[in-house]
Amino acid sequence: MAGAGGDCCLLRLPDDSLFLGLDCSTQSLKATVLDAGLGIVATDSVHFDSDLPHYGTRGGVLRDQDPAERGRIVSPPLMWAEALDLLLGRLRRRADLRRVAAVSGSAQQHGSVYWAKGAGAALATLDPAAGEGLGPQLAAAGALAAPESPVWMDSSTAAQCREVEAAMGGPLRLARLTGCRAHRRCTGPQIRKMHQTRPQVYEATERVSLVSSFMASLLVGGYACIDETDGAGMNIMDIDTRQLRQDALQAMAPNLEERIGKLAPAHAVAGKIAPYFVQRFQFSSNCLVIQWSGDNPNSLAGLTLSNPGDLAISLGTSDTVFGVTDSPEPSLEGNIFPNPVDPKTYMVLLCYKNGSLTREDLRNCYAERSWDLFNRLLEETAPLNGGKLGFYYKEHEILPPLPVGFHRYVLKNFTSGPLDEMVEEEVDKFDPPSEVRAIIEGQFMSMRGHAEQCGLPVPPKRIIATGGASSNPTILKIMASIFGCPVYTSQRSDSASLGAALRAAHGWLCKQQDEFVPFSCVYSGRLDGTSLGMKLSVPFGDCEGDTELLNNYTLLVKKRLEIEQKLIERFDGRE
Ligand code: XUL
Repeated sequence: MAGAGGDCCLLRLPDDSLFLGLDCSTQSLKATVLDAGLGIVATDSVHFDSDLPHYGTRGGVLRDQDPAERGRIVSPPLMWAEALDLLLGRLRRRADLRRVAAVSGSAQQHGSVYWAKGAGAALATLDPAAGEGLGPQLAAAGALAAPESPVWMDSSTAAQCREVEAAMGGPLRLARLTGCRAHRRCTGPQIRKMHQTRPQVYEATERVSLVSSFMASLLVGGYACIDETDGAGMNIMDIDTRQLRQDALQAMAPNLEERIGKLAPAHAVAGKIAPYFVQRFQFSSNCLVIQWSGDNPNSLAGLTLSNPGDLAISLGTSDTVFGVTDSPEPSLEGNIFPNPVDPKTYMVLLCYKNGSLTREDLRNCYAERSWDLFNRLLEETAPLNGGKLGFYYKEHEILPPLPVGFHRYVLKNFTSGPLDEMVEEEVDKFDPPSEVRAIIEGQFMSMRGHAEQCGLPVPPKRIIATGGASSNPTILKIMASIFGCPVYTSQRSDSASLGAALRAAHGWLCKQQDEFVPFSCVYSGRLDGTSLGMKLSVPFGDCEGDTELLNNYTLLVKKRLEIEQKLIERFDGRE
């Protein structure tokens, strides 16, 4: 037996087994298949906009143009279902799916799917022999009460967030009880909005899934539980006991508990894979489906993040910053989630809505749509940008809560004077190279300032950078200078589906042992030379001037947070 502290070396994954990890993110569905030695056997992906154009999404989402519902951003769940068929169809040509011992998954957090009455039965009778796949079969069965799911980018729930926070004794109390205040993307306020604005949908709903448990439900052919980690992004779970809170459920909508069902630990078995997948894609009928969880928690698993002082920064559609802690201190800014691979610890997460799409927007405006030119402009401009600070919100931002808009300032006396002598002057624009530097420096300074405020260790011992922009060394160099530590990159760009594949192996081991086993049992002794290896991309402290530059950034970060506070007061709650 290998309980916590037991001997992992005795545990082995069967030699011929494979472990499949899927990641249903905002823009695509990806897969990573690992063998028992944690080598990558196959990867593949389906891109929603280009592979499934009939859903009409852009960046994987649909935006509501109705001014009465400003900020509404949704995705069609049937698109995710259809993507699963398409992806598995492609994957079976690259990997022998009969050998898959367990599958698990990752999904964008907070999105809610509304299953219609009778959908549970429809899931159990999906027909593998029918010419049509999952999407059309679910549509024909009327399995969804709402054809569109609000996703994490949705910011249309300002009123519901205020009501929920008031009912729960204020934002800080709600954060202490459930791990975060009522952020607009949190699922509880989203469900409340559905109940208030589309009562016929809420009434017709038999079950509410998160995107993660929706995908797991397809795989097991019945309603899968919401896992405790992703469940913490809903404002209805007690962050200490990991049970649903009656007061929070009541603050959201009537008869919600029966629609949510039970929660399960992330390492638990959701069920065996449904006959649909056995017959259609030749999975073994013994293949286990391990609970799906959120993409950030899965990335944490994929990066094998476990040491205090390790900070992960994921540069994707959303930019996120996260680390592990055993003493979480819920605040108004971040989110606390249970650690998906260690029931004793938690993860702290900061989430930004203006990530890669906003960087791309600035690149298109100021660098002729070219990353090469963007990098050249970054290199042409000096660190600290001559005291120019930019705040770029193409989307309604979460951190800080500010509406769409760009704000630019030039600081006087920014290197010489003390903080209170640095006076900011608002300007309309910068020259193109300064715009490009201002967005990159601004994003990292904001991350550093808010990470510090949330109690994440700054400077970190090291940063592990992931996501699309982590392949850009010029951007990573700026990250290292602002945070004051070396930056590593993961050998695999898709840490979320890799994390899901590792969690599949972990869940399988836990099931074999009939008790929780430490996650390190899956990978111990294998961090080098496998998919889990890290590469030092930017060292820190080797160059003369590194420390002086860091000190200057420290001042600039403080100034930036001050200006941010003024902006929050100026735009107080405006859409
Ligand atoms: C985290 C969050 C985003 C999504 C992106 O709280 O909302 O990072 O998970 O997929």
